[in-house]
Amino acid sequence: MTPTASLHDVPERLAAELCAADRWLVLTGAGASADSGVPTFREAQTGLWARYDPQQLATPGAFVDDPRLVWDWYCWRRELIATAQPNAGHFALAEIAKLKPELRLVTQNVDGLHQRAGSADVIEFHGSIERNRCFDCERPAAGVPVSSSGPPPCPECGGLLRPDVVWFGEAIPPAALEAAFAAAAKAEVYLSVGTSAAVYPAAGLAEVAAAAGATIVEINPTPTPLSASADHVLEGTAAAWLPAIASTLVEAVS
Ligand code: BV8
Ligand code: ZN
Repeated sequence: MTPTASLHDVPERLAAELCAADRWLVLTGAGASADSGVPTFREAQTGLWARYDPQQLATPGAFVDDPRLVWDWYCWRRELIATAQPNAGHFALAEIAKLKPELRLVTQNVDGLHQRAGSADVIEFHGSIERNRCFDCERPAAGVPVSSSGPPPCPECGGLLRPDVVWFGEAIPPAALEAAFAAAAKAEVYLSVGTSAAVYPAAGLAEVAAAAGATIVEINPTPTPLSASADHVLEGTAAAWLPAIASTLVEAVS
């Protein structure tokens, strides 16, 4: 008697394509961390931050206008991330990468949870909240005691420190941009996980991968602008579907 299909059985045609493909490009967004309790950009900010729009706060202009407000928003997010743990989706991606050594993982998230789950080679497309740099001289500012009231001064030039993330209107770090688009241009599978596919240039990776003939797969509980053109849409959470994909690959090689 065949075991009853679970809610998250990878469809057969997709399973075959995933097993056959070596070059995967995986793009994760805030939804990949949602199961770790880290709020996504789309959810209303909780509590103190309910009245602010992240797309307004994550900008150089907001920092210039009110450095303390923006700095304290990141302090709030840092504290939240410090108590978060990687979820089953993060761990499954680290497992999949062991079976698919040519896999490239590009994340829009700044929370470092992929690395904490064991993913070694993560392309941080939008930087990292775990690092600071100087808003003025751009130097990294490692080990500076991060106060909770307003940005500390840069030890080099006295300017204001800021989180080492990419704000709206800022360029993607060139090395990350180049590596991500190079991987997309030769991808056989493009897996979009937990992203609203609305922010560019990250969202443009899918178009490059599709033009290269990649199978486009989306994991998301709700439709996005990518859903209509995707070859496969796995409706549901990253924490459910990524382990299902990992076990499909493991079964195929065992
Ligand atoms: C650039 C880091 C040019 C910071 C982020 C006008 C002026 C200036 C620029 C623009 C403009 N108009 C358009 C642009 C371009 C702009 C852009 O795309 N804007 C959008 C809004 C239209 N892009 C930029 O500005 C980029 N830079 O263009 O520079 C340039 C070039 C050269 C020189 C100078 C300049 C930079 C964009 C990067 C912004 N930084 N983050 C921080 O974290 O604080 S963006 C941030 O939001 C995320 O990183 C992500 O990229 C983006 C969207 O968030 P998502 O990750 O997708 O999450 P979201 O909340 O949106 O959705 C969550 C999804 O998960 C949902 O679909 C949900 O259904 C799903 N989900 C929920 N639960 C689960 C789940 N999925 C799975 N499992 C679950 N459990
Ligand atoms: Zn400085």
